[in-house]
Amino acid sequence: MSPEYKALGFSELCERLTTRARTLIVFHDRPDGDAAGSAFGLRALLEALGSETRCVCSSEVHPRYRFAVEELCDSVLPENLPADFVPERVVSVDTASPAQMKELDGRLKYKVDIMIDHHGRGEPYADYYVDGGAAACGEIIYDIAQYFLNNGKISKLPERFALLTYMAIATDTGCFKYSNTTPETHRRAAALMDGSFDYAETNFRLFDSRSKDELKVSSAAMQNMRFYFDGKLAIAALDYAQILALGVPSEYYDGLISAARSVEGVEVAVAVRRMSEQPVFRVSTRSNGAADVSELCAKFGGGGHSKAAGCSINAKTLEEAIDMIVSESKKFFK
Ligand SMILES: [Mn+2]
Repeated sequence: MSPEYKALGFSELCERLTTRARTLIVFHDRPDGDAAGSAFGLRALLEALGSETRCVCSSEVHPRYRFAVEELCDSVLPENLPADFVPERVVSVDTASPAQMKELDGRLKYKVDIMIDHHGRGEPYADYYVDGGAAACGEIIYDIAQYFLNNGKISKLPERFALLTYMAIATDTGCFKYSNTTPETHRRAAALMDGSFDYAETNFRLFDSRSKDELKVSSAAMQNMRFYFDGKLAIAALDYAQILALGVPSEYYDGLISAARSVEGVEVAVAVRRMSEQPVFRVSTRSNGAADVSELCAKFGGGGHSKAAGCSINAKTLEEAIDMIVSESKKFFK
C-alpha cells in the first residue's frame, strides 16, 4: 500500500469520524446495495454525531435499492448538492480506486480525506481503512456504529441505520450465499434484525422480485449464451443491435451475468454487452470456483474481487471481444 497515505487503525478511523465536520460521502459509479447502504448508513451515524452530511455519486442509486434511501435523499447527483454545502471532510465508501468515481471529476471539486473499503486489491488514494475480510463495506459501517455505541458517542442507532446496513451486507453476500459470508457477517446481520424494518419484505425486494425489463434481459441471456472449455466458461453476450431491440435501460442488465453463473458446471461466468455504437464492451465476470476473475479483468484495465470483477474491452466486434476473453481465460482451465 502507498506510503503517501496513512493506514488507519480501526479506533483511529472512528475517532477521526467523531470530529464534527461538514462531511461529503462519495462512492463508486453505478452504486450497488453496499455502496448506497454504506454511504447512507454512515451519513446517519455522522449526523447523529452532529456533522452535517451529504452523499454524492456520479450516477443515481439503482432503482432496486432506492426504496431504502428515497426518504433521505431525492438525488445523489452532484448537480443536486445544495450550492452552499461546502464540505470540510470527504469520506469514500466501498470504492477501491479513484477511477471508479472518475465521472465525479469535473462535476464536483473534492479530494478524499478518508477511504473506507473492503476491496483487498484497492489502491489507497487517501488515509485509509481497508478490511479485505469484510464481506461488505456495510460490515465496517456496522462496526463503526458499535464503536460509537460502546464509547458513549451515540446512545442508540439512528433511524433507518439497521435497514441501510442490512441492505449493504445482504446484497454484497447475495443474501448470505456467497463464499465471502462469514460467521461474523451473520452475527452482524442478526444484530441488525432489530425489529425496525421488515426484513422479509426487504429481502423480497432485494432478491426475489424482478421487473419485466429484468426478465427480458434474463431471456436474452439464455438465448445468447456460449460455452467453452467443456462448459466451464459461460459467456452471455449481447451486441448493440440486440441491446437496442430489447429497449431495456442499462441499469437492468444484472440478469445477464446471473444467468451465466447459474448454469450447472460453470466455473467462470462472463457477461459482455455493447451499450453504444462505440467499439467498447462492458464486461462482468463471476467465479464459481477457484479462478480469480479479478486477474482476468485486470488484464483489460479493470478490477474487483476474486469472485466478482469487471472491466471494459475495446474491440471492433463482439466476436473479437469474446475471443480476447476466451484466450485470456484459458489459464483457468488447464
Ligand atoms: Mn462492496
